[in-house]
Amino acid sequence: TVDVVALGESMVTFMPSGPGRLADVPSFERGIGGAESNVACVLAAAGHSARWVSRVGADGFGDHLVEAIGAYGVDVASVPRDPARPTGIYFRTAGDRATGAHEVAYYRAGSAASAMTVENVDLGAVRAGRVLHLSGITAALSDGCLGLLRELTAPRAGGPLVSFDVNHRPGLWRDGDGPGVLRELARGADIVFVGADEARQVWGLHGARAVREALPEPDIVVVKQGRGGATVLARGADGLSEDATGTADFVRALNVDVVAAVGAGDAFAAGFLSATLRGLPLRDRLRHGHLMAAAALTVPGDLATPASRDHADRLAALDDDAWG
Ligand code: KDG
Repeated sequence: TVDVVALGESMVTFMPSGPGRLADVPSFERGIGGAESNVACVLAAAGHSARWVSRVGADGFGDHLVEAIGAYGVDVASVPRDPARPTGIYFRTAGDRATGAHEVAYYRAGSAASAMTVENVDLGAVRAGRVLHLSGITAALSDGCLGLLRELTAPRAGGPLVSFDVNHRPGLWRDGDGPGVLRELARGADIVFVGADEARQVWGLHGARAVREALPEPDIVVVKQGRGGATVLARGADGLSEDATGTADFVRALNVDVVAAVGAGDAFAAGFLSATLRGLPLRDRLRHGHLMAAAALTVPGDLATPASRDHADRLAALDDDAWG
């Protein structure tokens, strides 16, 4: 079995050559984006076997995504080409350094990945890992994608541990369904990642305890407070380790100079999942999340070169003084 399978749309990303509004930026540099494949890439770089499941167009952007994600060591054999639909792309601005506010222009409506359904995705390949990572982005892409996420988060004996990052993208939800759908999907997962700001915006929930009360079913709920840190609330053994015994823990984030926040949440999830796969204690899972996030925060694109597993282990093992 593969350690982790991540399912979702990836896009060729165009990052601005300089600061400014979308209306003014003269040129863009190509990168790759996609929350779920970002998680797979970071996990592969951390020494795990990872598979990305999606669909891309039969075009050059689809070729680039498959090649670039494959180059991270991610298994891309479950990413068929759709000759009738294009690969999604998107443009972003650098955003305000203080607030992180930025513009995003998606060209992904009708994309190959948005046409994923329960029928055209290989569910055997999707469920073949120890962990299946999903995100709320997919739910917003189309009715077929939402049906797929509902199927993958439905109660089921055996199968992978389901990890769900809420990833609310306001620009993708056309109607008022987002909050209810995202809550329903999160409640079907085993591990949930959500930002404290995000929980406030989407659900009107303030603080980690309130989030936990709204999501009682998952074994683990991680609430990320941005630069503040992250709180984990765990009910019991999560099937991968013996030591998650109904506890809560908080670890402060590393204090880094942020270049771009894009990809940091994905890197955090990957670090947390890596430590979870290895059965590490909750505190170390948060530390590995922060370490991977710090790497992503300090580069302009979605993906940094993360610390090797040995290096991350040494950093995570520093004493409480170093972690603040
Ligand atoms: O988490 C980073 C993603 O937001 C980015 O890569 C693009 O997946 C993306 C999306 O749909 O916003």
